[in-house]
Amino acid sequence: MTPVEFEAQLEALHAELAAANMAPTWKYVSEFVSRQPRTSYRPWLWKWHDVIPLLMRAGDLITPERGAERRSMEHVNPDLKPFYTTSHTIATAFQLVRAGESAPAHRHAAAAIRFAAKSRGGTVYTKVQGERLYMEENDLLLTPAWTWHEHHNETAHDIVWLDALDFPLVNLLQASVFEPGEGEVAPPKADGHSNRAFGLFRPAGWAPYPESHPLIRYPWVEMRQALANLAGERGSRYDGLILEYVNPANSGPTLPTMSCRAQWLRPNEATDAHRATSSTVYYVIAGSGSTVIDGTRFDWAPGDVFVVPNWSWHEHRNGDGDAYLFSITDEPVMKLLGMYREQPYVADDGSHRQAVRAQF
Ligand code: 1HN
Repeated sequence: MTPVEFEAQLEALHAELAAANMAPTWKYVSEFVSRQPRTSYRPWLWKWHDVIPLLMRAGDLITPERGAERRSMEHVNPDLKPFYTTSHTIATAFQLVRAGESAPAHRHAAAAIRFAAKSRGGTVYTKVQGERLYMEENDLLLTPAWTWHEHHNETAHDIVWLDALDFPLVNLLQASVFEPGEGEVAPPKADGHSNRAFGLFRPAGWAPYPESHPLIRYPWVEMRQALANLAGERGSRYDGLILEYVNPANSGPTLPTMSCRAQWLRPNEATDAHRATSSTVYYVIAGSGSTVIDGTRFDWAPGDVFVVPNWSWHEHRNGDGDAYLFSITDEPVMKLLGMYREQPYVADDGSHRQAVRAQF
C-alpha cells in the first residue's frame, strides 16, 4: 500500500465509523483522556453592590402573591450560561425573603445550604424536616438531599442569604427530582432539636441516631469562636486559618457533595498558590483583600461572591484588617471518587506566588 492509498483507506474507514456511530480511539484519545484536568469556565466575581439593588427590585416585582415560590438570583458564570451555574458542580444564589413573607415547603434530590448574609435575627427561619432553624447573621443551615424545607420571615426586617446547591452535579448525573409540599410535610420537632441532641453527646439507643445528617444548623458565634481559638496557629499555607463544618455522624464533610468552610485571614496575610481538581465558591463575610486566580487579581469586599474553577491556580492576599471568608467546595465529591489531586505552585524563580497579569 502506498502512503496515498493508506490515507485514502483510512479516511474511508473513519467516515464509515462515523456513519456507524463509532469513534476511533487512535484519532480521539487526547479528547477522551486529557493529560491535565480541563476547565471549561473562567474565574468570576460578583460585587455585592452590583447585585443587591437587582435583588431589591425583584423584591417589589416578584412576590409570593404572584406565585413566586422562591425569590432567588443565581450567580451565573459567563461560560456556564446554558446551565445557570457558578462552577460546574455548584450553583449559588442570593435569596431575599421580605418581612412577613414565607416560601412554601418542597424537597429535591439536590442538596442545599443557606448562609445568612444579612439578618437581624429574630423569628426568621428555614424549617427543615419539621425543625425550625433560626438564622442569625452568618449562620449556616443545611438542607441535605431530599429533605423538606420552607422559609419563614416573621420579623419586620428583610433577610438576604446565600444559597448553594449541588444541582449542576445532580443534573450532570440526570438524577433531578422535585416534589412540592402539601400540608404538614414532616412531624414538628422542638426548636434546637438537632443542636441539643447532636453535639458532643448523643441519645444512647433511644432516639433515631445517627441520622445521616443530624446537625443542620451551625451558628456563626460558634464558628467565629472556634477560629478565634486558633489565634497564634500558622494554619494552612494555602488558606490560613480555615475550618470545615463537620457532619458529626461520621466526622465527614458538611454534605457528601459540598464541604463548607470558614476561614480567617489575618491582617496582611498572603497565602501560597496551589490548584486542585475541586472547584470552590467564596462569599466574603468581612474584610477586604484579593485573590489571584490564574494570574488575574480579583479584589473582594464584604458580600462579594467569587468562583475558583477546578485546576486554577489561586492564592489569597488580605488587606490590613481581619478578613473572614465562607466557602463551598466540591472537594468531597472528588475525594470520594478518587479524583482529588492537588499541586503547589512554583514560579520559575522558586516563589510560591503568582505574577499578576490582569486585574478583574
Ligand atoms: C431552592 O429550592 C431554593 O429552597 C433556593 O430556597 C434556590 C435554586 C435552584 C433550585 C432550587 C430554596 C434554588 C432552589
